[in-house]
Amino acid sequence: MKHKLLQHADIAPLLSTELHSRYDVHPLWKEGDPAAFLARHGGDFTGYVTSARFGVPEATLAALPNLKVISSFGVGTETLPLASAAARGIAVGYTPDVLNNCVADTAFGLVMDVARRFSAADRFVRRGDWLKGPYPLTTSISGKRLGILGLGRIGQVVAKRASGFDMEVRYHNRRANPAVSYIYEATLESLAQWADFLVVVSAGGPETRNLVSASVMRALGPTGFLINVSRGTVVDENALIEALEGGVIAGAGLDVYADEPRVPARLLALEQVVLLPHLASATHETRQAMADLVLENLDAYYATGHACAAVPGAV
Ligand code: 8YV
Repeated sequence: MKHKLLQHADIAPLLSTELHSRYDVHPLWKEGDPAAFLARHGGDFTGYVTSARFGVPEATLAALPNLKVISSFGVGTETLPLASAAARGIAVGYTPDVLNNCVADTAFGLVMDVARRFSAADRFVRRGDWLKGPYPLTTSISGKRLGILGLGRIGQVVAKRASGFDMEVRYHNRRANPAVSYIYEATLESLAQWADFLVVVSAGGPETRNLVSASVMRALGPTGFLINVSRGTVVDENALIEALEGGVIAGAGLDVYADEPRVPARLLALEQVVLLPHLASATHETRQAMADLVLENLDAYYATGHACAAVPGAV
């Protein structure tokens, strides 16, 4: 008999076929009244499939008395009910590492785009403005200073990309990482003060909320650029908009926002901002690898009692 799983949302078409062939999967998102469904059938399910975007609401977890494993599509864990799951001995798997390259590539693409203004230049050509005169000069990136907020697995790949452009790299984390040779800046302000490009790759959640504040942007200064590929919550979005509008910083490259998929109109109006629709991990290759790991975590749990890529601290 197949194990019964509840699926939170239509996460990735890549995942669907295999998931359905191996498990008895029920699509919760198709229920008109999910709470009523959970009240009647919550006890039937031992597994839950979700994504970093949707997580598992505490109320849903409470309505699943026999849940044993959560498998999440994504590396972010701030939407997962980790404490409640640990208290109940529920295993939690996620998809770290397989997306490092694509997220770092996106961060680096944004570094290039904000400085060299490729997206804005593309609009310039399409508008026919080239016929009226040359495009204004932009900022070079080779040899510049790149500060990384969150030198974790993805941050280290960003640093590697930067070395190919002869950039100097420094970082700020909660603690210095003795395993790396990059210079550690003890405060985010001092990192921003030093950097030409401040790249945010830290985790989301309450501990990092609004870490990139108005004063960090003042430290980054009028020739500095902010790049964010982690979570919109890490940057004080209103302070960022004010900093951009007032020329406090030179520009920003964003893949993530405070209230996705809604992007504030004031950001849309700014030419010095590159706006991406949270696409950092969204390549065929990486999304396939993430889907595979979601399945591997489930298979490993049902075979051994442990997810193969378990969230640190989870069962
Ligand atoms: C995905 C992400 O967009 O891994 C993450 O935490 O934010 C992205 O890779 C997300 O998992 C899809 O919900």
